[in-house]
Amino acid sequence: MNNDTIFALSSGHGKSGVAVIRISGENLADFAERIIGKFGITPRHAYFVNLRDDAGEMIDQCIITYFAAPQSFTGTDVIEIASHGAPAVIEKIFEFLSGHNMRMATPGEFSRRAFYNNKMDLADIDGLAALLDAETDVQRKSALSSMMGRDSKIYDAWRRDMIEIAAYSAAILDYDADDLPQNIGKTVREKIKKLHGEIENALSRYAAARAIRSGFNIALVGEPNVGKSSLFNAILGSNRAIVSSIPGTTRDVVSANLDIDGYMVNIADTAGLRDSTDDKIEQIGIEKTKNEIENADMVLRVYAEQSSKLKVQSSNNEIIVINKSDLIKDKSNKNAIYVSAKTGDGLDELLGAIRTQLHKLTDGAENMLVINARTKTLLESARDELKSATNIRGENFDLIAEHVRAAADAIGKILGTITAADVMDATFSQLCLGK
Ligand SMILES: Nc1nc2c(ncn2[C@@H]2O[C@H](COP(=O)(O)OP(=O)(O)OP(=O)(O)O)[C@@H](O)[C@H]2O)c(=O)[nH]1
Ligand SMILES: [Mg+2]
Repeated sequence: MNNDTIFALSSGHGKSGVAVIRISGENLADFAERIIGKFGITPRHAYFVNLRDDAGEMIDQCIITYFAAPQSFTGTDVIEIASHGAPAVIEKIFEFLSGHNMRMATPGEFSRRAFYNNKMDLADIDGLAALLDAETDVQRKSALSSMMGRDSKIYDAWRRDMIEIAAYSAAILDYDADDLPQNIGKTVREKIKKLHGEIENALSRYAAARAIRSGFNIALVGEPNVGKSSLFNAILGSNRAIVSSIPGTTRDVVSANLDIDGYMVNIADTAGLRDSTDDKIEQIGIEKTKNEIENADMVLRVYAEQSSKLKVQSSNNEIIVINKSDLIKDKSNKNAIYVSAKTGDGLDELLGAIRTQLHKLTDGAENMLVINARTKTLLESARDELKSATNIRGENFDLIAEHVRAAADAIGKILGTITAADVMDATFSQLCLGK
């Protein structure tokens, strides 16, 4: 890591009431006193300042706060300048700072310093990245606890257990049986199994965790003309998709985001599914629909009163919807939800069913580890090493120790306790400038 003095805009880009420019470096007290215009400044105290450039010309009225190391976000000295959020002001401050032997930070460079100064581990930084991306309340909560160390605690406990198990396994070979606790071999095996189960369980919630982070995919599918596009528009409350009485109207996938109970939902209207069509474009649309079903976390299978094949049994992540209820007399199918996109009847019930399904899919997942592509690979590798350890029969405790140690290393990489350049780059590059 370098000791350069770096700066960046930490608040959002574009016109805003206030912009926050953050500076990190060594021995910034003198510079802070120079710009605040006062000797003996108090750290973590907000000063109202007429900020002037080196020629004495005023740049802006600002609030300036100085944070003395190590009590700062990065663990280095930090100065935060809160100026007016005009692009011209920000530009002028950047120019002024550049003239003082400072340079623009690279993306994620502030967090990188926080990591090196032991302010955050990599799991916390993954949480921070997720928090900066959060668009809904559930995403916010989940990411916040991850950033505040919930995930690190879990990983850390796993890793300690693994290191202890590996040490015990090695001891079995090195010491006389009389000097060791009774049944130590059995205890070791049981502990490995338990850890394996815990990691497997965390991984099985990956789909839910991913969905919380990037949104749940819901696909509206069914035969042509059953009213999928009409329902899509009714759910969104806006005329997004084309509706017509001609079967095969929708050809491309039309999708939109909405927030249901704090969950980010991506809902997709698809081309009607039918077995035979001569229309080349419709055929491509049908292929796209099949793709959409595969990627969906939840499928709304839509029928209409005149649908040819009505399926009664719904599968796990499927909701059966019978549309055009305004034209139906017999509404006796207990497995289906009757709606009318035309009158709005039953829409509340349908949204209720989607909500219930969302809660079922995510049951407790907001309290689970924030798993991203990086942590997933490492968790899988830890799980596989533990599995290999449980498969070893007999007295091969040296081999068992080796696998458990490898599992501990994988978890260490999640935290950054064990560093690998590629892991680090992947972690910090997900952050934007100024973080
Ligand atoms: N009476 C009645 N008509 C409806 C209802 N929903 C849709 N329709 C009509 O059914 C026809 C087909 O509607 P769409 O929404 O285009 O159907 P779709 O399933 O998207 O059709 P494709 O895109 O061709 O697969 C249109 O004429 C709609 O006005 C409803 O609840 N009641
Ligand atoms: Mg349609």
